[in-house]
Amino acid sequence: MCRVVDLRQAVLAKNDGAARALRDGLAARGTTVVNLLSSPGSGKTALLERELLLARERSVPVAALTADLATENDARRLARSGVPVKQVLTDGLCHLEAGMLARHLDGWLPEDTRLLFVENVGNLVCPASYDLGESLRVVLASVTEGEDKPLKYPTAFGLAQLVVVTKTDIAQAVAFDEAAFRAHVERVNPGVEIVMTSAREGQGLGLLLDRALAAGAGSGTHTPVMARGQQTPRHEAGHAHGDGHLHGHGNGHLHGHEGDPGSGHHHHQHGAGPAHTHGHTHGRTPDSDPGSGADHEHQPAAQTR
Ligand SMILES: Nc1nc2c(ncn2[C@@H]2O[C@H](COP(=O)(O)OP(=O)(O)OP(=O)(O)O)[C@@H](O)[C@H]2O)c(=O)[nH]1
Ligand SMILES: [Mg+2]
Repeated sequence: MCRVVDLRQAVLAKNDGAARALRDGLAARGTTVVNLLSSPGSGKTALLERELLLARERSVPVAALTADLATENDARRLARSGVPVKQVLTDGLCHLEAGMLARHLDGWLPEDTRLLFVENVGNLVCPASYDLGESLRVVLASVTEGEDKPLKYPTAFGLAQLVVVTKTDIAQAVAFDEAAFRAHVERVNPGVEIVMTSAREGQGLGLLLDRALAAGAGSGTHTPVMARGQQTPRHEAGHAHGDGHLHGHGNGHLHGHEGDPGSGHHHHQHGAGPAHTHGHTHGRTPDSDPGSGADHEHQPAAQTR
């Protein structure tokens, strides 16, 4: 088991190194990465479609890369906005990794890109552990998913710097309890901003773009209390062990298991209330080297920049 934990830790440490290099390299040329995570169908592409159009209207140079196991549907939808869009097919891998992203950006990402939106593979488990060199990590949750999801997926929600609720136009029909959702987010990620949006009706439109620009300017980005699995805990109460375990001390307990049968990952995490994390990560061999993955570019109908 220890060997397996070590291996997973090594993969994540390698990813963190690649993510740091990517973040530094992109920052040097003025590009900010926004990493969008959610379960399948939460509305990542729908919201992005609107935000990309808005960016184009405001003459903000943006680009989008979207990752899926199969189909180029999302890239086709996003390309309608007229901004540069690329589809990455992950060939069975349930998340993007930093090195993989760097390879896909190489030679494609326009030099003057100010914001790069990355739509991660739709799931709340494995993408949560992989830093993509982003300056803003966004987790989306639609009103139809249930208010308890922040508690069930504490890593995804705990590490987000912005929480976006989607499909508010149908909130009433599904009796979405906003107060309960907010309380659950607050438990795993105290202080993180939660915004309400509807890609269909336009509520909250522009917020994602504004927060992304602010993150690029280095202002107002929330720092989650929870530490990323293999990184030095951000919170002073936590301390990291070489065995891949994170421990912290505080009040209240929360236990969660996250597994993704498709990925070969088993992620076991114990987290605690706001002031505190106590996390263990166990895993089988991570599905790392993702290979190159297929790579498709979608040229906008009209080049805007
Ligand atoms: N009512 C309503 N439906 C929405 C909204 N946004 C998205 N949808 C619908 O939700 C479904 C999924 O939306 P997508 O944008 O494809 O979701 P996604 O998160 O990109 O999905 P994956 O890429 O497969 O993970 C589609 O049928 C959308 O039309 C919204 O604001 N309101
Ligand atoms: Mg999508």
